[in-house]
Formats: sequence, C-alpha cells, structure tokens
Amino acid sequence: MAMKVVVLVGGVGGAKLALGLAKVLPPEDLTVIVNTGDDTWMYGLRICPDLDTIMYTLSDLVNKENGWGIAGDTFQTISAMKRYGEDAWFGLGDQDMATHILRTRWLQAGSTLTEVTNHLTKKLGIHQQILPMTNASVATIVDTQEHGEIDFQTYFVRYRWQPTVKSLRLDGLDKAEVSPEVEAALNQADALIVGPSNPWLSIDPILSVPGMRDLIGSLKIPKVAISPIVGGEAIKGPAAKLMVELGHESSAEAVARYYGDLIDGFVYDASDDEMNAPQQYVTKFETIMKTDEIKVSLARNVLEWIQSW
Ligand code: FO1
Repeated sequence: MAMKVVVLVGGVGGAKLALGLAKVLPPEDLTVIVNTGDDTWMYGLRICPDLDTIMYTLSDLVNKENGWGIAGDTFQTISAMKRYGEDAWFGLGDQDMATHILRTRWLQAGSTLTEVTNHLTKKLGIHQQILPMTNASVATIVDTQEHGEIDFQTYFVRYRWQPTVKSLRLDGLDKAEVSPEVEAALNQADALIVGPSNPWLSIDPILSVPGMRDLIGSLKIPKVAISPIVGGEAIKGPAAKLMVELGHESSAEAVARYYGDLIDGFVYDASDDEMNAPQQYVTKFETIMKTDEIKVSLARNVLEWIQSW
C-alpha cells in the first residue's frame, strides 16, 4: 500500500496499531508522533515511556505481557536500590536502563529529543520515523481528589490510576513548539490516524503543543481516529474511568464527539452497537489487537477504508 501515513499515539494501544501499520506500509511511508507528556526523571535518568514502548514494540524487543519494557529483562538494579531503602516503585529493567542512560547522556550533551530518538531507533533496526511530539519538556500533571497535584507516573504507576482525577494540565507548553521534523511529516502526509490511545492522557498533550491543532486543521487529507473504548470499557488503562471523572459518558460515541471536527472519520469496535458520531465517515472493525494478525488487519482495514472515501 503506498500512502504516507502519520499516526498519533501514546501508550500500549497506540504502539500495537503502529506495529500493524509498520507491517503493512513501506517503512519510509510511516511516521509515528508520540506523546511525551508521560516523560519523567528517575534517579537522574530521562525516561520517555511512550517513546520506549513504541521503540520496543517496533523492534520486537517488547515484553508482550505488559506491553511495555523489554522481554526477559531483569530488575537487579531496582532490587539493589530497595536494599538501600529506596521506595523504588517504577519498574526500570536492567536492559531498559541502557536506553535511559544513553538518552540522558546525549540530551545533556545538547542533542534534541528528536535526534536522540532517531539515534536509538536506528540502532534498534527500526526504519520507520518515530518522533516525539515536541523537543521541549512538557509534563502531564494530574489533579487528584486524594493527593492533590501529582505527576503522571505517580498517578499511573505508583497509585495504579486509582485516584479520582479532578483535572489535568500540561506543564511546559509555553516553551514547546512543533519541531521541524513533525511539521514536515504532517505536511507530507496523505493521511492522519489518531491511534486507539487515551484521548485525554495521550492524544491531548500532542494536540496541545502550540501550533499543532492549527497545523493538523490546515491539512487537506483524510483524518481518522480509532476508539480506545469498546463496550463502554477501556481496552487497557484508565480511559473509561477518567472519562467519567472528567464528566463524559464512557463510550466510543463520547470519544468521537470529543475529537469533533479534528477528524473526518471514526472507527469503533465491531462488537459495539451502532452509534451516531459527528464525523462524516464512521465504520466498525475488529479493534482489540490481541494478535499480530488483528493488528495487521486493523491497519489494512483502516487504510483501505480511507482510500475508498
Ligand atoms: N508501567 C507500569 O505499570 N509499571 C511500571 O513499573 C512501569 C515502568 C516503566 C519503565 C519504563 C517505561 O518505558 C515504561 C514503564 N511503564 C510502567 C509503562 C508506562 O508507565 C505507561 O505505560 C505509560 O506511561 C502510559 O502510557
């Protein structure tokens, strides 16, 4: 299939779709723009969980049970930290640590996150372009009933997304801009796909980079989103719980309404009831990507559907 595709993603669901697209498209035709609002510092290291998840998924290193981290990784360093009394709640694997150590070193030497990511992906044998949403450091801050404002990984990993979310905000947007690489990829795209990632936690940070919404809005190409909500539930993670806490109903239809005229097509799961979405084009496919075959068929179905418009 020959069309230049940009996909916006964050987290495990987005990485699965990116893998499906990577198996269907020539590598030079796929650009993955990744949320970095989850990024954090741990033990002096810069961790970019969503970039890591995409890199490990596309290089087939990923721990398939978790959907993040490296398969077969060990946790000796984290165990040794616990011996010193550290409350080491973030599961950094020993091999995974190499990614963070080198990323940190190269960032500190003056490379941009885009350059560092390009270097890491090439060394992992990935030929698709993986781009952070911006080179600036932007952090998702979660205001919770129980703990007040906490950073994203504290909410997600430490408290296992159980706190009640009052609101979300992004720190650092004032210094953020669309990178030349993201701008070029979007301007050259024949289609834009918003992955089945959390609209609030993964996609919103990308769209909030100053200039991003307008740039996407100005593109005269098909734009589609895939629902992360099936049967009113999230396939993985806090999307459904969060939707209710933020005052939405937890349904694919509410996701479609939330994206509004950002997109002109919406894909939801084949098992869901028929729905009314505000978009011009709406269709159902199997979206729960349990196997590589389903990842590929979803990617192929979405691309063929777009081409039929
Ligand atoms: N997710 C967890 O649920 N627990 C962890 O201990 C954890 C460690 C971790 C380390 C490196 C990395 O790149 C990702 C990691 N993740 C972990 C996943 C990550 O926190 C989330 O999946 C995303 O931030 C949500 O998109």
